[in-house]
Amino acid sequence: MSVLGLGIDASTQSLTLLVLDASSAEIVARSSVRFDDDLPGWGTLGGQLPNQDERIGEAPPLLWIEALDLALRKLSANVDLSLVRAVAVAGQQHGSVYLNGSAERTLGTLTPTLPASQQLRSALARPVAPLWTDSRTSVECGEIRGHLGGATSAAKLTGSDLYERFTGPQIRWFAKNEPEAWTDTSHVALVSSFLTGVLAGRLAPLDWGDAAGTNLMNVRRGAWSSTAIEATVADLERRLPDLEPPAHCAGSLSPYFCERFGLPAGCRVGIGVGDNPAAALGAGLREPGQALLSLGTSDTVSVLGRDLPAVEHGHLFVAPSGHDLALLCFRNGSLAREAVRDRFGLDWAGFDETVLGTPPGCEGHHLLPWFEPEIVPRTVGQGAVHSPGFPTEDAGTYCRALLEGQAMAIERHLSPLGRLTELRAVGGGSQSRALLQVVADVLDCPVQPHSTPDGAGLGAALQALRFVLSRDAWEELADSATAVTAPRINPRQAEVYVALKEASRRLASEALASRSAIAEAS
Ligand code: XUL
Repeated sequence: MSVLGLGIDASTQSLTLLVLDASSAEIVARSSVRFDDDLPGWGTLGGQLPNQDERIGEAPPLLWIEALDLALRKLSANVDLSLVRAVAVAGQQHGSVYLNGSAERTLGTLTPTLPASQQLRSALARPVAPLWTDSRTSVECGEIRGHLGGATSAAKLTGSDLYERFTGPQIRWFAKNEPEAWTDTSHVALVSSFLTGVLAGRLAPLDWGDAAGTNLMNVRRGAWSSTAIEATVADLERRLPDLEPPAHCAGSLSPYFCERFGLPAGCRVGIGVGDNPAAALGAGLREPGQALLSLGTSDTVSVLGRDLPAVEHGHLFVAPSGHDLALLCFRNGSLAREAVRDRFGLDWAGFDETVLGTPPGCEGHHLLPWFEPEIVPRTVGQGAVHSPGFPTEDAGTYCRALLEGQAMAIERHLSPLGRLTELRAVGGGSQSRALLQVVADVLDCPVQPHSTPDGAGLGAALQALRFVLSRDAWEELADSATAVTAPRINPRQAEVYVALKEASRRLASEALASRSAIAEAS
């Protein structure tokens, strides 16, 4: 009889369910609910409530519960849900849900005859959840950072400098601006632990990986940091979830889901994880030195390792495997590639051809691809920075120097994390052979294209099945479910880049020094 695992990817715009068959290692069913289109009554745009203040990014948490009901209903038409032995959630990171004192009881007594979204309304202390897209908390970040002794010591303690979207600054904003609702709050869940709690019928613990996105956890100890908590809001600790390692089982499935959708009693509920750590698992990252390169609108790199240092401008999370997971997000990803492609009137095939027809290293010309203000490193100004004498009208040099500049920025910022053994590439940019070859050469590391459009969902399904399979059986399943067939791209020109990387490093420090001087003067 098949053993099925259900992975739930609760992302910003949609909620997707994947069913993974443990014996065939295949995804046997999928259903997805797009919030704007499938549940228009909530009035979301891109999964968020429209707001005139563009710093605000919020969504109603009950929308996700209604989406879960709908997605399970759709899924039950395609697969026998009674064979699902375990379920786990991958949640968009940082978002927070504020529950009142009645939540524990309500979660434990959901009646299957009414939608859970209706029954949970009275359990919310705040009708909206601020999301990772929210940036209203710059003042709070400054206040907490000040208490923690600056960016470097905050990052050493919590895994990241203070960021607007992180949960701690968001909680501080809420406690300051909506004190009555804050007083009514008895539990702050994250997206992953909120949905896990609904599935398990109790307030669920939070895994170390997602907790590392709060600026509240001592990332070395896997425990809430009293220093960070005091710097954020007094009397916060009693409202925070218990912390558990990612290998923790959160319980068994609430009778609500068994009776409503035919899921079996005793189905295990794995602890929820953040979507980035889940995507790393879904792409097959399980050994230190492996990294995931997600080439999308922005380029994100996640590196698995042991005792990784806090990275400047980046974040230290915890992977489902228990390893450290460093994450860096470069804003000028395909945004910059598209700008340059359009500037020379090329399509993607032409862009690749132009790059591959230009000698590696561009005869020493190079650029810093800061077309939009960058996140890594945080740049204050705008526009690309060219090395002296850069031939800006030459398409071949420009297109290749862009990819080399992007790859050199990745190499520069990853270098404190030690040597990479393998990069797995996903996202639109992983279709570009030229880009992957440049990355392999500059980082001197093999690059493996990996076609997992549902990486976080697959990671969640694997996270679920670790609670029903033996360790060996689970490892075998994880290998097969994340195996790749595309040819690996090996470095060919690594030596060309040794001197160029040094030159690019110098250009970046000069540009950053002069830009911060400009910012201070203005
Ligand atoms: C990571 C982050 C985003 C969200 C997206 O720090 O903010 O990647 O996790 O869902």
